[in-house]
Amino acid sequence: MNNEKICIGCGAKLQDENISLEGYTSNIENDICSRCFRMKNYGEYQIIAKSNEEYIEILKEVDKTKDLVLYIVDSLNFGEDITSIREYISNNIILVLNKRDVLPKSVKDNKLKEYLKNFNLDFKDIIVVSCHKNYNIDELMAMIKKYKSSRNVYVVGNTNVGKSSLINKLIKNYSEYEGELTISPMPSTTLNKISIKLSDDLTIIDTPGLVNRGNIINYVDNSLLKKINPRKEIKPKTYQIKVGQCLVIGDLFRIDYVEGEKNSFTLYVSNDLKVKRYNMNKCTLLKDKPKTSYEIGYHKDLVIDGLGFIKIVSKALVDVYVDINVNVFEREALI
Ligand SMILES: Nc1nc2c(ncn2[C@@H]2O[C@H](COP(=O)(O)OP(=O)(O)OP(=O)(O)O)[C@@H](O)[C@H]2O)c(=O)[nH]1
Ligand SMILES: [Mg+2]
Repeated sequence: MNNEKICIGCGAKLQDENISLEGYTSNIENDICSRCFRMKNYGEYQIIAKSNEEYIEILKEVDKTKDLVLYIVDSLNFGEDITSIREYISNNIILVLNKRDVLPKSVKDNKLKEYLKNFNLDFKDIIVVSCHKNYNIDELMAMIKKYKSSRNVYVVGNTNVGKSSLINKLIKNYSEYEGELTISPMPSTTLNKISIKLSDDLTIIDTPGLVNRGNIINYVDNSLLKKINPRKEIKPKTYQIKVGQCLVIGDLFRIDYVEGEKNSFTLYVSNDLKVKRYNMNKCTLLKDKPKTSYEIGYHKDLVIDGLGFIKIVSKALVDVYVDINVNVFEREALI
């Protein structure tokens, strides 16, 4: 039987006809689909590939509304492309830098905000939050009230940045609503728009994330995902490094120091990932992966999308070995 009821976890239309399609449930009376049930109760993940066309269609609808938008970005993983949201929507935007808890406490919020302002963002405001630590959520709520122009507020951003986690926090802190959105470390957890009425004058709308094909989480198996996604404050690892040495991060990423002065590489990646240093000519690890060379300027970060970043102090020529699809890019040093 098909009906109009949607899964309160992921937004898919509930159906009891095809087990391999989204929204399947054995009992149409249920509030959540089997996929959400298994994610919530057993931590079993089933990836559903979403096309970004659907995401863009949703953004086009958002654009028509002129409602306030919360644009969520992952602290560990952003570059200048955060401005690309403007290609799709002209709404008022609050930029929400989430997962603040994974960056070292010594980095001040103001420094992060100043850094973001260098991108010439055309946003109403910027706020740094952590859903896990319930950090700055009241401040975010105050901002929402200040800038919203209607009842509806949309939450958008790349997949896995914590959109649904943030809405769950808002539900918990400010509403009587009993349901909970499904969250997971996998990409494309939320499958369709979900409206949650927090109060008579505030409805918050979750959306599926844009799948960022350059993110390493698309290319590792489930068991590794938990290791890659840092759950605690990152303890940076600094290596005084010389030409001829290489660093290998968790069998996923390798960086060879090919040319430059004595240098310092500081790694900001999950504490659960092992990092090893080798003589690059004797090390064969990850040599089967494609190699890309980067000429790095002074005081830059090399960002490995989804994994973290390496702060490189002096000019350097490096060779990087990683899965071909993973986006690796340079930016001004964040820290
Ligand atoms: N460390 C940390 N992890 C977070 C935080 N917020 C969310 N996460 C984690 O990020 C992952 C993704 O969270 P979701 O809320 O499912 O992200 P989403 O943006 O809704 O993802 P999609 O629905 O796939 O687009 C989960 O593993 C969360 O536990 C945070 O404040 N700190
Ligand atoms: Mg979600």
